[in-house]
Amino acid sequence: MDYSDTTIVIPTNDEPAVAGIARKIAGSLPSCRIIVVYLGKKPAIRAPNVTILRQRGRGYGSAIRQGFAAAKTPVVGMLDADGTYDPKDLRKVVQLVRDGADLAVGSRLSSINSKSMPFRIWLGNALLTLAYAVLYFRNIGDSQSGLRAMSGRMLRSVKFVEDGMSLPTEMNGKAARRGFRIAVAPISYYPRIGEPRFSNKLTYGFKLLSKTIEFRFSG
Ligand SMILES: Nc1nc2c(ncn2[C@@H]2O[C@H](COP(=O)(O)OP(=O)(O)OP(=O)(O)O)[C@@H](O)[C@H]2O)c(=O)[nH]1
Ligand SMILES: [Mg+2]
Repeated sequence: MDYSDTTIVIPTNDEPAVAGIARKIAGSLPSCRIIVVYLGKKPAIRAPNVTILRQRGRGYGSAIRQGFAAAKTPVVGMLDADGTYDPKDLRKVVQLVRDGADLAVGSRLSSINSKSMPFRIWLGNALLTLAYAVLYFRNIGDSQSGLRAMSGRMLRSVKFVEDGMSLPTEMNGKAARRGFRIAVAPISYYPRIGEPRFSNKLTYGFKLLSKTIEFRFSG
């Protein structure tokens, strides 16, 4: 299968696994384009069709938005650089967009594996996804998943502004409110490679819940 219709954006804040992940993406999605947006030290990556951009702003959301702005293909995907996602799973969400979805989300929540996602984090993610379902009457599978694909049509017509970890929440909200098609595919989730960067996930959970509510009524 040829993936020249697809660009994958990878945000990385000095992740040791990023080069290996870019190579695996190139192997799993032949002919796709890859855009790496980095903070910290410039990563050395040897893979075909890779563009490496130094991040201009700060934060996960700002890195992904910078990558989106540079992507010109009809399908645009995203994946973290810490080894928690399987690059092969990108094929599932890309296929959903090719089949007509505007936002395809890889869901990590259908199985529970305490090694990759402790139960309290699973529960927090499940509750945020439930809150989304109640507020938007839509199933998004796993509202905080970092493995997703979008149609270029949606990306070019919606303005995203979030700089931090709330960008996926903004995507979920704006996609639903503007009537775009949302689809979900089950995916795997693995323990992260490299040290975690931030730990206060409870505070973050409440912030993400308030953003889920905010985007339901504004933006
Ligand atoms: N360029 C860039 N990348 C970032 C930034 N913040 C996070 N990232 C990357 O975004 C991806 C997701 O960040 P993580 O730190 O793994 O966030 P998380 O998955 O919620 O946290 P963990 O459970 O600790 O893995 C990783 O590839 C990070 O390196 C940032 O400010 N700039
Ligand atoms: Mg991570």
